[in-house]
Amino acid sequence: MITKIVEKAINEQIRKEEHSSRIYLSMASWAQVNGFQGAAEWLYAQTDEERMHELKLIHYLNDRGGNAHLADLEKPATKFKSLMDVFQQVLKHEEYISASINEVYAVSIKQNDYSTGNFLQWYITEQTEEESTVRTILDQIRLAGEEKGGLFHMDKELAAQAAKKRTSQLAAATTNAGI
Ligand code: OFO
Repeated sequence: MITKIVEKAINEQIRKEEHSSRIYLSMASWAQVNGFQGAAEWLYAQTDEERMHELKLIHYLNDRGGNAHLADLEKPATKFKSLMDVFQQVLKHEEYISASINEVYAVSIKQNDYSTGNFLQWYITEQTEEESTVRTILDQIRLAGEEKGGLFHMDKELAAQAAKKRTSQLAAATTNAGI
């Protein structure tokens, strides 16, 4: 059985993961209509990944005898200055999510809920990877910006990364390891 305090913290994280999914969906739509097809594919794939993060939390909470709830979500931004702007916002958001996961972890340990702490280790590792990936993308966009056609190649690189994301999402869904 999970304590009410841990249940509340996980429900709040569920809201944040769902919100992340919507934020990236809005960015994906912007990228698609602004000619960044590869970035759009990357962001659409990220949207699905965030939904998987949300589902994983919902299943965990309900399996432990808690009750997962969905909450109201704010409208995500729809306008961006540039591809750089989009990925700067992605990084800022991921840093916020990392801090939030750490907070849920701290709450669970304070409540002597080591099962939840153990479960959250997956998210802690995932956040480190997500932040690192986005920092690399930002470095590449910076470099691409300095040469002609650079952004075109960067967009192709993002398409390749999106294809890899889709392959691992499919593998996770097939083995049911992701949820
Ligand atoms: Fe769920 O990892 Fe991004 O936000």
